[in-house]
Amino acid sequence: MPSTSDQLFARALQLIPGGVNSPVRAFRSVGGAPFFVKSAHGATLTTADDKELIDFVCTWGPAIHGHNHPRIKAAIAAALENGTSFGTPNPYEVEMAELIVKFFPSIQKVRMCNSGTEATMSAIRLARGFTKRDKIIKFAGCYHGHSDSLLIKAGSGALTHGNPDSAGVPASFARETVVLPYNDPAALDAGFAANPGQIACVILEAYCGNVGFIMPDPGYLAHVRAACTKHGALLIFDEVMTGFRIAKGGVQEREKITPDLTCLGKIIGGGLPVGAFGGRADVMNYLAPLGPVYQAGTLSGNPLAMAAGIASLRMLEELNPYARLDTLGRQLRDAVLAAAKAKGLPVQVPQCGSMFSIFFTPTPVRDLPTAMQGDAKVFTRFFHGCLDRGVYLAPSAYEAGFLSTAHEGKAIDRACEVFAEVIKGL
Ligand code: KE4
Repeated sequence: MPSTSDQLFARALQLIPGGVNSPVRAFRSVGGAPFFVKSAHGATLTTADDKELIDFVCTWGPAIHGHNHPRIKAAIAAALENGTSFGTPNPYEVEMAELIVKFFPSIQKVRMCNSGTEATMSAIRLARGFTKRDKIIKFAGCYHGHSDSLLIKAGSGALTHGNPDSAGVPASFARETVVLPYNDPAALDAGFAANPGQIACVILEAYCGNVGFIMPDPGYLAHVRAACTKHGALLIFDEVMTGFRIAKGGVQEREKITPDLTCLGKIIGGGLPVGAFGGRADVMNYLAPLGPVYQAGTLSGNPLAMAAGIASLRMLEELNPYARLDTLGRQLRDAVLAAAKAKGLPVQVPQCGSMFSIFFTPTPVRDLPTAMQGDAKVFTRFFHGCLDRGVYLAPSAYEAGFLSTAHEGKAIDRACEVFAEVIKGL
């Protein structure tokens, strides 16, 4: 008799901290026990309890073509015929690098790694090595993975579990990270003025996806770009989540801003472990084996992950699904807004293409403080109401929602019905 989610969770709790391998999966902020998934296809997850869920997490971003897409499966199977890992350069890495450089004109050279955390951690080390400066600027609520220098006022699971400043990060490390409010040009100018000649880089999620979904005010990104240039700091766009999702060339294509370095992940691995960072060749050439900044990885450029990512990117190139994904996002947004209006319930539904989030607040959400004004109790009731009806949203108010091309038709229509039904009953 196959194990149920409850039976699996009971076993997991004995051996894995919190019963999960990543904190946000634990449902701690929404309550209840997490379900276990045994398979996923298209827009649907099938749980260990044989319950089918329409999935708006999309494994936190990678599944832009839906889960278990036949073309990605076939690409992995073909690569698998030749082995799983060589620890040497392989042809897939070159094709992946050529695709990334083609989609992102700001990226002249790129290095593959195995997670978004590795990508951002390596990018800030490279910026420090290149500029010979130690301090970095990040923004409250932005999440860039769990490396020490970046787990300061971080979003995502850190914020969800109320520890944006993780224990275990030495104060000496934290002192090198200047945290500023997002969407506040004056605060950025003041941050640079207070640390003259000391800022190696500014790293930001140009569109934030780890404090809910928040977009920059008009002109903000241009201000950040100009300030970095003025003060000799490198501008790093963390596009681990938005790269290939907001547009083929990410936020930087849509906003026409050129960062000095870009971090990527998620979609470029087609669901397998991956990360990448790249940008100006003069900066990237500081990386070993050419330069003095060390960075490495046993499975970096792994043939299976590269094959899966190449298939995913090739489909984006052929299908160019961004207008379709934005139509789906607008359908979802409009359904939630209409239901909330009929109910007299204040709600914000920021959305761009296939990224969105739902904040139960009358105040437009533009930074961490306004995101935290969302009514967490209402969000929890909404989350469970949807889950009970077969729709799975991220189990935290501080995450973005994701759509895939597989949501078109039945899945999005059913989900919009559920959103309306649940909001009516709140
Ligand atoms: P990973 O190390 O989890 O591959 O990537 C870290 C990362 C870096 N930058 C951005 C903008 C990210 O969104 C992420 C990871 N995103 C979270 C979702 N909010 C991953 C989910 C999780 O932590 O379980």
